[in-house]
Amino acid sequence: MNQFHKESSQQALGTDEVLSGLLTSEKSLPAKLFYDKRGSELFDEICRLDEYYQTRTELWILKHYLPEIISAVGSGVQLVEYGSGSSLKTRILLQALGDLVSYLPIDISGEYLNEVVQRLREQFPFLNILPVSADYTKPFLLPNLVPGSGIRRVFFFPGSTLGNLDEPEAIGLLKRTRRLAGPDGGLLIGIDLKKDRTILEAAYNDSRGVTAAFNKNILHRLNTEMGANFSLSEFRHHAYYNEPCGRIEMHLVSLRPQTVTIAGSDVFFREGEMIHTENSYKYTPEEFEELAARADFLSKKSWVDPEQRFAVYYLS
Ligand code: AVJ
Repeated sequence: MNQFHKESSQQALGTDEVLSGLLTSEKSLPAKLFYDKRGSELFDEICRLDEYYQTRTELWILKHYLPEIISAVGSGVQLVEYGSGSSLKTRILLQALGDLVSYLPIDISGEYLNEVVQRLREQFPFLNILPVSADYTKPFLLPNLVPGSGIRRVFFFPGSTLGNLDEPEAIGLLKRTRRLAGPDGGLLIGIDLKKDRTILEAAYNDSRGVTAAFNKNILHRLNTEMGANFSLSEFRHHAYYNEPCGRIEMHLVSLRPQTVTIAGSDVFFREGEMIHTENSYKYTPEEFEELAARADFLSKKSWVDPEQRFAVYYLS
């Protein structure tokens, strides 16, 4: 436990944020609400699905180009990861980065983070692991780097999670990251590339319904943590590729007219009315490089799989 670790497992559930999203004509909920312990586990299950090509493709890129990636990241590094989850992809880096100074996994689910860190400490007994339970889309503190220590801070942001943010938010996060990384730091980031919509849509409409359960887990959380009375069977999962906007959208569709009470407020749903729960932007390499440039990041190197489904960038 350290000073940057917040105790409450419910810190992500701001009543104001939830109600302001639902008491408008275009209903929405923030995608970060997916990730309580159960949601994090469902996401791990998504990552193992045949249809969800992202995880295995990014893992392939990391393994296949590991020597180049390691040499781009460099030595004497403090590795900071946004949305570390199960730290599955990070293990590859932790094994290969021999002289790593420390690893700071940041995750919104404190409970899940603690479990994962316990296992990581067994696997990497000599690694200094400093978990940070925080919402990295909001300003947060990191321990100061000792000036003159020669330690470089490199951020790891895999999974194309940047795509969950709208452009201004994405640029804001990239800019904050650049500031925290300092002049000799960097950012290793995974980006899902634009591709045929049938491949994209299958990845968010898996045949086993895991993504649907992941989406509905938000309602379950509102019930247990905010005293809401959503009936999960009265909503259906809906995901599609909004091509003009270049993003997958996930929604929950109300199957009939209904009124739900959330933290003492009544929210009415028409039949077919939707709650927008997630955007997942897809980029062409040019689009992403332009976005990075607008946050004053320089694209040093990138690696792509043979089918050009996914890209890993090292920015500095
Ligand atoms: C967290 C960004 C990797 O948008 O693909 C998976 C989350 N949502 N299935 C994504 C997610 C539905 C995911 N990332």
